[in-house]
Amino acid sequence: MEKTGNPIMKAYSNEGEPEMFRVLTPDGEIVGTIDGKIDKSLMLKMYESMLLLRTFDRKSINLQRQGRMGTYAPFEGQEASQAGSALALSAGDWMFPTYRDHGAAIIHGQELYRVFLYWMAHFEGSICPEGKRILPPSVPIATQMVHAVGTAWASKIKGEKNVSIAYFGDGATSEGDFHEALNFAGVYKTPTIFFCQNNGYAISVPFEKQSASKTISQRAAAYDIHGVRVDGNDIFAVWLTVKEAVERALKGEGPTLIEAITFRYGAHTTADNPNIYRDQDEVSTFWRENRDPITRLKKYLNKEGYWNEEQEGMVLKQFNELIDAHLQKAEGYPKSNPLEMFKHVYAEESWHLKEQKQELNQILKKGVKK
Ligand SMILES: Cc1ncc(C[n+]2csc(CCOP(=O)(O)OP(=O)(O)O)c2C)c(N)n1
Repeated sequence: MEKTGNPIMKAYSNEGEPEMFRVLTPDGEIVGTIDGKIDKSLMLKMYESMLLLRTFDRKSINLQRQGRMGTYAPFEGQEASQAGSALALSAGDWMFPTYRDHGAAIIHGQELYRVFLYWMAHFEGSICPEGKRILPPSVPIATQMVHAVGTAWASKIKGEKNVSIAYFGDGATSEGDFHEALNFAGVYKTPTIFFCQNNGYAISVPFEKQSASKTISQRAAAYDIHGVRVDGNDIFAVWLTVKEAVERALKGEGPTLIEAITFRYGAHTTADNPNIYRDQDEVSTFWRENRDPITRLKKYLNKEGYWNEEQEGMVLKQFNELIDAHLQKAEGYPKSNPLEMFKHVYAEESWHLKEQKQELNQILKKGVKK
């Protein structure tokens, strides 16, 4: 396959490209206003959240490589989008993540061991955690967007003061569910936040080959809803954008479509080889070295004297211990039984699932070739 280069790099060039809301430059300089809305303690929370997520993500890839976890979808590079958006929510807000958004889910209160369980193929990894409004990760692309409109509409009818946020990628915007969700949300002015992480690729398909729209946020106009394009590697800008979307929704002003420009450094999943469709120099030089979300905030915090290497070392040690404790808990679960997957589809087992279950049972009895 011919490498197309990195279409999303154009978003960062200032030559005639559509505008993007940014507060913190890749050099760690404040160029926009944060209006006193982001104080030092929130900045440190943002930084530590991103560090936790990156540590968790890297550990997960290693676990998959060691055969201790199944296929895994990494999100390294997208930490500012995920942590920044989740930190702008309240505990009562509904979250609808995809398979790549466990970072956002963790920041919204999902426990680490449950995320491990999900990737270890335990059904317990797909249960909504008690008292928290975090739905299981959606693997069918864009379906969760419609669900997020449903819960938001219900909240509105009940007079509850909370929003629903749907996470999705650029690829999801070519699905019918994207249109249906935005259309319905626009008509009924539901308190829904459509949070798109435009990381430039739907597996191997670059955004410019997928859509003739220059941006995703411009599509908001078609539904007469609010649309914003934001630098998804600038956690200040992401947080401010989502916060404003929450405020608009709670005031009854309806949904917002947010396009966060970001990049995944790694593979689509651990079963994919991105070297085939992406230029790795661009990944490492353009993104990792020069536009990393964590380095960018660290530069700012260092300049302000809010953060130093000693603190970083201590926090990383705590995070590693925390992650290891959750891993131990997850690995302590009995091995998952593949036959259990049939239990959780319908309240009553349908005839075709019964047949499939019997077939699988026979295969399992014969033994699976390793
Ligand atoms: C309805 C549906 N069609 C196709 C797929 C196969 N598929 C899995 S991931 C993916 C690409 C999604 O890309 P994007 O929405 O940009 O999200 P990203 O993976 O970049 O986070 C596709 C097509 C699927 N899971 N569901």
